[in-house]
Amino acid sequence: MAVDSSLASVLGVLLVFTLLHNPNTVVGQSIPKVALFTFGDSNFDAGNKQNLTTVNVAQGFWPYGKSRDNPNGKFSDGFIAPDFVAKFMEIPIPIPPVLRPDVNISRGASFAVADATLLGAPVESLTLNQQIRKFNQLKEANWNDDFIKGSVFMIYVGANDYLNFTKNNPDADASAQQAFVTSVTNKLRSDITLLYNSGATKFMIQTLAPLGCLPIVRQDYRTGEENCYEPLNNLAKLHNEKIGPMLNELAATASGFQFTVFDFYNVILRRIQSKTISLSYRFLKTNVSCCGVGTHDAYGCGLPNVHSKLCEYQRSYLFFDGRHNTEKAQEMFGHLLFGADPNVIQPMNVRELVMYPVGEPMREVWLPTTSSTFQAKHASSPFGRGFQYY
Ligand SMILES: *[C@@H]1O[C@H](CO)[C@@H](O)[C@H](O)[C@H]1NC(C)=O
Ligand SMILES: *[C@@H]1O[C@H](CO)[C@@H](O)[C@H](O)[C@H]1NC(C)=O
Ligand SMILES: *[C@@H]1O[C@H](CO)[C@@H](O)[C@H](O)[C@H]1NC(C)=O
Ligand SMILES: CC(=O)N[C@H]1CO[C@H](CO)[C@@H](O)[C@@H]1O
Repeated sequence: MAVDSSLASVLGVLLVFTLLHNPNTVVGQSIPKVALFTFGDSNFDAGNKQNLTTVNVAQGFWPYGKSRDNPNGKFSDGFIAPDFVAKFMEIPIPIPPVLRPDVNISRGASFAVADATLLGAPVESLTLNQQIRKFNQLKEANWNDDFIKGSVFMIYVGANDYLNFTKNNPDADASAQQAFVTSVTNKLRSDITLLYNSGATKFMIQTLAPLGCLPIVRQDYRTGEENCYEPLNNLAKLHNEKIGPMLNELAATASGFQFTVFDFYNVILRRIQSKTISLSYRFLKTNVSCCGVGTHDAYGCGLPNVHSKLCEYQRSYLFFDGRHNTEKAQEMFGHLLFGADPNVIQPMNVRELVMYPVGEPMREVWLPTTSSTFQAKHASSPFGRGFQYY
């Protein structure tokens, strides 16, 4: 009896020990009170562009924010993906645009600005590098080092570099494309390193969407009914291929560097391509915008001099305007970022990234996936249907 009970308590201690030391376990653990910082372009802009320009921006006007009765400078009919991630992180106040006066940035901020690029000098915007410098200016007065180390840094940038490149170099050959991708991704690498040297250790990097399938791109390049503009998809693919290996290398060399990669490219592409499955994603329209004018209703949403169309039911559209997603889609992205499996975000999801002990080396690396490995994995997936189609 005495032996039994001491054995039981030893097992109990072992169990507790195991739970505490498995960072992927949430049993009995609460989400640390940390911050969420976002960097990049319009997809993560919480209203900074509005503050950076003297002209009235479309996203400050109806029908932007329509589903929330509040056009607030976000490029959506309501919330954007980081808003949902912040909510899942139990952050009690909305993530504010850092450039707006008098905002409370104690639990994070959006440094992202529409039109942001990695290279060049974007007009009335900030490059990623300038956004990080802004973070550094504010750091000392607002957040201590441990708090920054535990916080999540989400980055989505590069689309504007490739859209600009393609516009200016419509006939670029493969080697010119590859050279440009190399300079863009090298800049991304040096900017991430700058952010790491500023104290950040937990990074979520989102791959670029299939840029050639954005409604505004299909419309501008007149791709016809079903097609995407492949040169831009190829640039996005070349860019995306470099992200994972680059971050693996940083994690192997920079102490305490932790990351994950959200496969946004395939998240969007699956919703666009799967004609029948698209019903299970609940989007009926994936090739045209909800708001705008033109062959794909993709131009001019919110502009005062444009009589743009507005769809009746935003939630059945993947895209709200020519290049930004509806709130319904953003909510899905938020769920995928926070809780999806490695087919969508790897080596871990944002919940696991938040819970992962600060300073500890990562146990898993990012692995290349192809559409064939994706399908093969799923053919033998032990999970139910809900897990099979992200
Ligand atoms: C900012 O928000 C935090 C978190 O909700 C709160 O504790 C703090 O009092 C706020 N600061 C100001 C100045 O309102
Ligand atoms: C766009 O491309 C042009 C021509 O290559 C370049 O001069 C300019 O800096 C680019 N703009 C941005 C914001 O990258
Ligand atoms: C969008 O896709 C649908 C269904 O495949 C097709 O019927 C329609 O013509 C497409 N619209 C445009 C503008 O490409
Ligand atoms: C147009 C606008 O709102 N500008 C503001 C942007 O933010 C700076 C600094 O926070 C303010 O000084 C501007 O008035």
